Amino acid sequence: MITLYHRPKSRSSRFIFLLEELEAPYEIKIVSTRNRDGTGAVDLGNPHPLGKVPAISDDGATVFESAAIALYLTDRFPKNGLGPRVGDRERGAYLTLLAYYTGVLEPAFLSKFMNWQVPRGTAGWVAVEEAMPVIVQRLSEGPYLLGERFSAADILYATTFALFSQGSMMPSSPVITEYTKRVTTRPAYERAQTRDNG
Ligand SMILES: N[C@@H](CCC(=O)N[C@@H](CS)C(=O)NCC(=O)O)C(=O)O
Repeated sequence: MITLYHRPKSRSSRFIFLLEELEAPYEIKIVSTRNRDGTGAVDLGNPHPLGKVPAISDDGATVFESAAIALYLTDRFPKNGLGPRVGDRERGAYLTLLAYYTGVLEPAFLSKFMNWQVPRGTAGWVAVEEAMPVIVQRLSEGPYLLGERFSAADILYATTFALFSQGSMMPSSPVITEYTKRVTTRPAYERAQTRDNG
């Protein structure tokens, strides 16, 4: 049984979506976290060492950081094929997409949000305007990031795009709009939304 340490409407929400897609046995433990405005407190029942969400535990093993959780869960529950396994020719692309999400795309969005100039050649990431075309290019070749195959990487990317699509954070692109709709109209997303809303 997987325990998801969760705060509603946060980065942990997408793991309800993933767990639903995987048809994995899981329970949700709602925890408090610190908030941007200085309110809120770290929950002592949350095993994340920084007091953040998401974190999961599985039979005593704790996993945190979104990309690691996605990889852990798709390896652990392979039945529905949401993560190419070791030896699969798509495994490299899958790992690259998970790492690109946390190492490049999220910092790129944060830099834009904070109005930071990304120091090219120093930072390990690039500006959103440079990071996004890599993804748009992939999605021009197929309905999902791995072409015909839907994977946990799509859950990370599309839920993020859904969040930012209303504002000026992302260069507008019909490819991204269609993709986001494709992923967020899946039945597992609807079920996850219901659970997230309590
Ligand atoms: N790199 C982490 C980020 C986790 C994160 O920052 N989560 C936010 C919620 S969306 C949080 O817990 N914030 C509370 C805090 O920073 O103490 C991941 O992707 O899992």
